[in-house]
Order: sequence, then C-alpha cells, then structure tokens
Amino acid sequence: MAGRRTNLALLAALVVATGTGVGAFAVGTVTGRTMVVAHGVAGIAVVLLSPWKQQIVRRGLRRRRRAHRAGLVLLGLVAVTVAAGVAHAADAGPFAGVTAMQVHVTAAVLAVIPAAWHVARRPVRLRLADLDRRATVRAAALTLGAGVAWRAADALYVLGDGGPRRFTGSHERGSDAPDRMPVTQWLSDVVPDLAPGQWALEVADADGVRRLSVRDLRAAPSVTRRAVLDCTGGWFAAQTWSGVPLAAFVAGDAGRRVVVTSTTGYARAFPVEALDHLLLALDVAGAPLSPGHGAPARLVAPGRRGFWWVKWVRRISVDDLPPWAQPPFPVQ
Ligand SMILES: Nc1nc2c(c(=O)[nH]1)N[C@H]1C(S)=C(S)[C@@H](COP(=O)(O)O)O[C@H]1N2
Ligand SMILES: [Mo]
Repeated sequence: MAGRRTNLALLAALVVATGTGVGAFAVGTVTGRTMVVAHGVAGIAVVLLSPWKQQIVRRGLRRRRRAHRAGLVLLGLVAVTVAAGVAHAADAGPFAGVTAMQVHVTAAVLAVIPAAWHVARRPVRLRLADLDRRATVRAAALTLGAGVAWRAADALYVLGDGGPRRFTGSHERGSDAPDRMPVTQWLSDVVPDLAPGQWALEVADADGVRRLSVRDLRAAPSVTRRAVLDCTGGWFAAQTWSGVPLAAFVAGDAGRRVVVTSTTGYARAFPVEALDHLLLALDVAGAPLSPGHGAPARLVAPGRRGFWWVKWVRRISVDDLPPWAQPPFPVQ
C-alpha cells in the first residue's frame, strides 16, 4: 500500500525534523523542550516510514533503468543523518575526531539540496482527500508510534547507565573541571594569541567610549554565579564563574541592544534587558580562564546556548538597532 501518501508523510516528517532541528539549536530554557522532543519524534517517524519507502524505491528502480540520482543521494544523506542522530543520543563517538553531532548536522545541511531537487522532480501533489479520516488516523498512529519509540529509547538510555543529559539533549562534559570541558569554536574561529598586558576592553554606550584593563576589571566588585554552558555541539558543563556583571559598567537605558564582540570579530547582539543577566567572567572554578576558554574575559549568558557566550571579549557597545538585526546563528 506504499505510495503517494507514504511520500507525503515522509516529506512532512522530514520538514518537521529540519525545522525542529534548527529550532533545537536556539533552545536554552526548559520551555523549548518540546522542540527537542518533536525533533526526536520526527526522526523516528522517518525511520518508521522507511519500510514503505523501500517498496516505493524498489518499484521505481525496477521501472527505470537509470536510478534517480538525487533521490539516492538524498536517501544516503538521510540515512547518515538519522544514524548520527541516534549515535549522538546514545552518547557514542567521537569517531576519528569527528563527533556524532557534527556528522548529523553536516549530513542534514547537505541533504537540503538533493531534497529540494528530488521534490521538484518528483512532486507529491496534495489532494483534499489526503485529509480524510483514514489518513488522519494513520498520521496520528504514526506520530503516536514514534512518540512511544522515543520514550522507550530515552528510558533505555537511562537504564543503560547513560550519563547525565540535559533537556536540550546535551551530554555532560567537564562540570566543575574546566580543563576537561571541550574548547569549542562555532565554525571557523581560532583561539587567539593574546598578550595579556596589551589587552583592553572597549565600552561604548550613552556615557561615551572608555577602555578598561584587566586590572580595572579585577578591581571592580566581582560576583560569582553558577551557570551551565550548553553547546549546540551536544555537550554541557556546569561551572562556577566569577567576574563583573555587565549592568555594573554598561549603561543600557539609551539603547535597544548591546553588542559583545571578540578580538577575533565574533559577535552576538542581545536586547538591552539582558544586561541584568550577563556576566563578563574572568575566572572559572576559582582560577583565571584559560586561553581556550576565553581569557582574559568571556561572556556568561545563563539560559542561552553556548554560541552566545562570546570568548575573548574586546568590545561591548550599545546601539539603537533592533536586537534581532543579526543572523540567527553566528557566521564565523
Ligand atoms: N569568539 C568566540 N566565542 C565563542 C565561540 C567562537 O567561535 N568564537 N564559540 C561559542 C560556542 S559555539 C561555544 S559552545 C562556547 C564554547 O566555550 P568553551 O570553548 O569555553 O567551552 O564558546 C562560544 N564563544
Ligand atoms: Mo557551541
């Protein structure tokens, strides 16, 4: 009975998996948990649909002597994406220095091109009859089946002595031991070689522009805060960070957003309201930051994913642009 409706269901599952996958990267607080769960359920739905899709592919290959290449490339990439997703969930890897999450995201991003090509060449037409009772019941059964499978897999992970996992799906790495916490860059950034004496922080807000040295920052009243760094690469670490709250030396009342920029050019913009939660950390676990972890000063942004925690902060400025006027994810 495999046919058009299988293809429609598969397309829907892949679209949901892609959307929630992108969305899961933005999740920093427990309210975003649904996004992460929906991502897993959609992935399992793809797997559950595969026996039917296999019949369709077989039929297609029998009919045409030349295989539909984009379709086969897509098949391969989806298979790799799903396998790597499962490997990440099970905390398997890294394999030859490459993490399961890196494989998962790379294969998924690459799959977008053949997916678009495949759907354009073999369009699935949606008919009104596709929304009939039978189809709705099947879609509900598929979702329920995938949901139950997700729950079972999660329970298996716990039973199988799996390490601590966060609501984002991340696995624990080096909590309270910054030496064991991975040094991670978003895409292409590299750990800079900073001469400590020459570094100065530039602050530009309604009060003008000024420069602060490490000594100035060390002289300021320091606070200590417990916060979890949760990288979209799939790991997290809880640490005790110390430093100066941004609100203590950045005036946000005259602007809309605060931009935190690294010596390397890597930058993130926050709504000025975030000033109350942001910390410019100098120390972690009672010792100065290592170069890899952002020395001499890095941002601590509780409740936000790791890519917001700008390392090697060089400039903090307040301006009038809307806070969303930036790529949703860094580009560097
Ligand atoms: N300047 C700069 N800061 C950055 C990044 C980067 O590439 N460049 N990567 C971010 C990402 S993706 C994460 S998860 C954390 C990792 O911090 P760590 O290397 O101290 O573990 O730093 C963030 N800060
Ligand atoms: Mo990250």
